[in-house]
Amino acid sequence: MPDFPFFHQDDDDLAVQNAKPKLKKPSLYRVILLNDDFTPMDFVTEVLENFFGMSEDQATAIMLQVHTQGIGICGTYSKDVAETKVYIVNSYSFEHEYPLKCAMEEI
Ligand code: TYC
Repeated sequence: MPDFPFFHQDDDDLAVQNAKPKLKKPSLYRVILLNDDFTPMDFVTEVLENFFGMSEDQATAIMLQVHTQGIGICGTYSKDVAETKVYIVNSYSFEHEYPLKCAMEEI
């Protein structure tokens, strides 16, 4: 390329900016259980054991926490897993004609 004034090749004027990372960590979700006046305590304990892998002692402690405080945490999961747990618990409760409600919230 001819070294002619019109063909300047130095990049002194070039503005360079660091690229922002495009990927962000996937969010985590808390799966929570809500109290009601009708679902039997042993049904709630069974749900916590069967769908959240809790021991009988753990499940009883969480069930009693929900019963006395109105809300309790079943676990923390990725979005897909949390959605599946909520769906399974609510469907199972509905099939058994109990009003037990499970929900999720982004952390
Ligand atoms: N409050 C219910 C009762 O007295 C028991 C219960 C506990 C219901 C936890 C829902 O998420 C719950 N039978």
